[in-house]
Amino acid sequence: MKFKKMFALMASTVLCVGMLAGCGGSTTATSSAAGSTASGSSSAKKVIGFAQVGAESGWRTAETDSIKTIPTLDPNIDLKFSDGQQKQENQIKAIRSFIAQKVDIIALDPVVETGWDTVLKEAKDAKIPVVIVDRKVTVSDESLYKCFLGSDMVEEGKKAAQVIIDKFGKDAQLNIAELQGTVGSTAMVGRQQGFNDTIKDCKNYKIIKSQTGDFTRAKGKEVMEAFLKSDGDKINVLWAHNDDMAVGAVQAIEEYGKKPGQDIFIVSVDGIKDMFELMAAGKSNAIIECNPLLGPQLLEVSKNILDGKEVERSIKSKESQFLQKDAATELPNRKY
Ligand code: GZL
Repeated sequence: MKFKKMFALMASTVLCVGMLAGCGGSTTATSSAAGSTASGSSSAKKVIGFAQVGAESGWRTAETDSIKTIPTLDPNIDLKFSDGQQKQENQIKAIRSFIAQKVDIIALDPVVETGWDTVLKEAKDAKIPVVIVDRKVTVSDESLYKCFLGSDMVEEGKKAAQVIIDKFGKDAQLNIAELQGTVGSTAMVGRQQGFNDTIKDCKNYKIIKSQTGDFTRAKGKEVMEAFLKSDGDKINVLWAHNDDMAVGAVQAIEEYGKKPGQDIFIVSVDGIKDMFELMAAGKSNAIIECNPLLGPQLLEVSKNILDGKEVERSIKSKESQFLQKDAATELPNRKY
């Protein structure tokens, strides 16, 4: 009988490891724990399974670094981390792996807004609470997650448009090039909606080019090169849904022979150090901050959920905005 039990335990352990390995993306256990049981965590500790979008931008890396501090902030909490490499199927596999490991909480930063109902229902059936982080989901049953923690992307788009209106006035004649974020993400959808709603009364503002750069520097540069090739002499403003695409676009503008921040007014979102350095050098004009340092807030809301406390349905992160005149002063304060 004893042999049978040992064999069963070994088999279930091998099965868990196999599922973890097969979940696409890359999964690591980040914890201060020495040993851990077959369920993926030591008996005394609680475990958060975090399914991350990917590693596509400076903002994303800063968010990952912040969330990975959780086991240090609270030694009673282990973290299992999965990098989805910007693919929804990898994130879904990671969530299933977390369910199989019987984690105590699942945190999901969803690469896109829809397609989560089935796997979140599996988490609900397994009685594992879910926290949505950073980007939002649209699901048919709101009970599939406990709360949302992150920024108001629509507000960020509004702020970006308002900076342009404050600079040029509502009646100016402006040709705008837009570098969109990942298509279908609420970061892209929200920012675009907020921006477009804010400029709708500016009759002479025209978005003459708009294409996704998928939130990366390389794609942002590539798409900006194409914009410049077709309409370089018409573009007055670049509106980039994140700093990394704007960093790539600045390179493209300089290689095209124009002065970023002077010939083309640039506004972007996030607040990474590299963008502040470009703005301090006069190569960009405004940054709308989107705070990636969500680790402490995720820890707090997870502990409240595990303690059976009521949590707010939506917890907004704190953020600001900066103009070129603010860059040099703010740069030393940037943590990412
Ligand atoms: C926004 C976040 C976005 C950032 C990008 O909250 O989801 O994704 O703005 C990142 O840098 O890729």
